[in-house]
Amino acid sequence: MQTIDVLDGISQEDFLAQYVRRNRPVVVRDLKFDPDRWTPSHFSAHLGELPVQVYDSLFDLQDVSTLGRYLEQHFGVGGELRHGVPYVRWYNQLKDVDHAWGDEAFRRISSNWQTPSFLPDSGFLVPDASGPDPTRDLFPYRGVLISARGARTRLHRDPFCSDAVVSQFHGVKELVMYHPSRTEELFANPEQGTSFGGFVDVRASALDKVSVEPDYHGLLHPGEVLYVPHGWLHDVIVIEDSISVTWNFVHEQGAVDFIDYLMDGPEGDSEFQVLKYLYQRYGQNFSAPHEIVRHYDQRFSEVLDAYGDDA
Ligand SMILES: O=C(O)CCC(=O)C(=O)O
Ligand SMILES: [Fe+2]
Repeated sequence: MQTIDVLDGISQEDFLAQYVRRNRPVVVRDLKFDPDRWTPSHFSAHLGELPVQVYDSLFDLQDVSTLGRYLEQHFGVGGELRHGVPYVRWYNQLKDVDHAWGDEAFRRISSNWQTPSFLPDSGFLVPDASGPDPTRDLFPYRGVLISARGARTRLHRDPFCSDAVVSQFHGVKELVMYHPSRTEELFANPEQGTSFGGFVDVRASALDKVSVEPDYHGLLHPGEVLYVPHGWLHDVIVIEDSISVTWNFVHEQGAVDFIDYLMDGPEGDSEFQVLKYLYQRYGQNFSAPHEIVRHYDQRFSEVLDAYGDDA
């Protein structure tokens, strides 16, 4: 088991070449934010009355509460890590339904942080825009993650072969990661190959130990940004009451598997609906996956030509 690379900084070009194209995880200390505006008490005062979605240790919705009530009930509890601590995942709108979405929260905090400078500012396939900015714009699964000590995100991989970042603003998380080649080994039941469910719980016996040796282990502290390449399985547990922001994306330099996903006929994957909704919000009305592939055909073959075999 290795510790994830932690860098003090990296250029966009090097990040793309060394991590996105190679599908390798990394942590970069590159978050610009005002720590005083990312405390539980600041959130309680400025966002406390807003409704939030409260989840269990995966992505099953448990309850709708307010942020203030969640913080009051679950933050500030010390001692041993406890099982079953609920988790607030406050996503921007992902579907065409009314819900306790995080869009208003994102508007209120938008001037309290900046997009990490190592992340690419162009070349995205998802979202389908030039220079999308996660402080202001919709990304798939862009969410404010608010989670008390002991809360966790069980082993899963992210949807539709997208990459993710987790930016840490307050508190500490511990994480383990498994290379995509280990997916079969980690299926709890080989019949259930969905994005989220169906993987073994690597912390089933003790929250502070993992039962399957990971490829990488790491901690995420305030100011640090974790890059989760697509296909990697990850399990995250909160060590100190935590506030993070996450979002997913597909960049042209890491898009081969995304195109394969589209070519494989993902209509039956519920996550494909989230992808379609996001395209719609960016003005593209695709009715079938092959239309998305066609939309990128020209651009993608140019990218493949430019990077040769290792693209
Ligand atoms: O920080 C966490 O709890 C993990 C977040 C994550 O992996 C996700 O939202 O997909
Ligand atoms: Fe994830």
